[in-house]
Amino acid sequence: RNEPIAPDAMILRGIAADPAIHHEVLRIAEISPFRHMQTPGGKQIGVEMTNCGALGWISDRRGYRYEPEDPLTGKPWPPMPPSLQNLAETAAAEAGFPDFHPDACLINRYVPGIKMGLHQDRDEADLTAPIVSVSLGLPAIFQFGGPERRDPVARHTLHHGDVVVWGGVARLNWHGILTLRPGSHPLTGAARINLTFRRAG
Ligand code: MD3
Ligand code: FE
Repeated sequence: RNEPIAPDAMILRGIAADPAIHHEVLRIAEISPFRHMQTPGGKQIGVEMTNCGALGWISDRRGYRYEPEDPLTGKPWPPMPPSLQNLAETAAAEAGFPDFHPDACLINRYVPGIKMGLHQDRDEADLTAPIVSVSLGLPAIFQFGGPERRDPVARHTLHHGDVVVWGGVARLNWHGILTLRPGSHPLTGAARINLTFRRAG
């Protein structure tokens, strides 16, 4: 069930399928709602986002960064639920990163027609820490390239409950999500939710 997809990148299939994980997301979104953020160039990001944990990733006209407060509420991001932190730390350890302690969790919500273009995640202070991603709801096709923009890209379908750990030499690899196909999931409805646990500070 552990599926290595590249050096230092591994899919753990189905380990986050418990509805309690999704319920925690709904509780977080009651405090800090999903919202569209603006890019520094003034465009709206298609994916809706929120965060939990000591730090949250934001984008606005001033740039991309991590902030301790939600700009929408003016209050701290909701704390990271222990069940989610345990899930992320257990998955990281399973993939060979036993010292991972996330301080940020970015939560993305996709509806059909929405994608996330190829990008690198490099706003985190410590790029030696891995990123753990949890997929809920509708399936999506994940694109995974190399450290250079021109490197070839592999595709993997991520299903409800799949967890992926990316660290080491895979940490700065280019990646993205293809346009979400229409559908309905018993837990999330017509949506896919992705949580990414990070060491940001
Ligand atoms: C590979 N999210 O939030 S998760 C993101 O499904 C992001 O919402 C996608 O890319 C999503 O930044 C993909 C998988 C993922 C996340 C971070 C990575 C793959 C990664 C960092 C480095 C390499
Ligand atoms: Fe990313």
